[in-house]
Amino acid sequence: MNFPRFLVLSCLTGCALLVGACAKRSNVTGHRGGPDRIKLGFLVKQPEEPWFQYEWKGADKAAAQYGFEMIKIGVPDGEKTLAAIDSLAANGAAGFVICTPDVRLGPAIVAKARAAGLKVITVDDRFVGADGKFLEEVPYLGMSASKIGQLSGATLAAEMKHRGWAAADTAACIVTFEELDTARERTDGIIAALKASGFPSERIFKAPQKTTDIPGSFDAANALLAQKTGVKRWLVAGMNDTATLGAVRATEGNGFKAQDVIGVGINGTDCIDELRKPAPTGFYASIYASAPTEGFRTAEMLFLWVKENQTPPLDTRVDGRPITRENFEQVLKGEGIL
Ligand code: FCA
Repeated sequence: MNFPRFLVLSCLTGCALLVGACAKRSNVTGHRGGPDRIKLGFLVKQPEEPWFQYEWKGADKAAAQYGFEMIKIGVPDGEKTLAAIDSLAANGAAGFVICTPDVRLGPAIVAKARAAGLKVITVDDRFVGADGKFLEEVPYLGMSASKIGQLSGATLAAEMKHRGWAAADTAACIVTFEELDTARERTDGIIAALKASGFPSERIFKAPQKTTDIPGSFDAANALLAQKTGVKRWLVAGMNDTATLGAVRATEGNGFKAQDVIGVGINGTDCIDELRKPAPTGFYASIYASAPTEGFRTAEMLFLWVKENQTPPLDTRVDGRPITRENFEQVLKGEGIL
């Protein structure tokens, strides 16, 4: 997808330069890829996660619609983030959207962007200052984290009721990553909804993940499962699909059958292969929040800020809705994902 687009752009740039040279160095302004075309960056912490790939897809759509150039860069750590900002500045970009690899880098990112005259919008993970408070002056768009977490918890409770499980045989494994606010708000929401459904709080266990990938959640859940012997059935959830997938794999490794596990993820983008498996697994549902919409809207906001000086709203939230094996094809087709 990126490669042909890159080829087209390179070709257009090459043609523009050739035309310019033939016209005795006449100005190439106005050509696609010419010097006056607005360039914007879109930096994400985990480019390997489908969530972020779909966010980029949405941003590409905004670029095509408004005619700006989108420079997409994966920034897995602080060093790469600061280097990416330098590279954007050197390439004449006017600003960037970022999901930072570490929210505490916020003040350094803002300082570097300001020094280079770049505008910044944050997506998904909100910058935090040295005092632990959000940098509220930086425009942010992200999930309605508590609400989406509550929806995940309510989905677990409803399916448990549907299967007729007794609470005395069941426990909940909630994979947490509490150093990230959006993650903590989601898992707190899951736990609150489980308790509100009447699920006993002493049977809800947190499994803190060290890294936000499948091995990280697998290890966290495995450690919990090893401690909690005597549980017959598990409810499993976390801050995103990856967290739940790792924990579901851990239940399988510990001998639990698919029908004895209810796993609910969040994102709805990273569980497509799982929901497509011919036989159901313990991964029952996800709360879909539109990554393409988040990418499109943040890129659009940044473009309008740069081009027309329209200041973006400081805090925009996106809601979610449950998807299961029954409806995911239909929902994701409607979203342009499938
Ligand atoms: C965080 C998570 C992503 C996604 C996003 C909305 O950045 O790491 O998987 O859930 O929030």
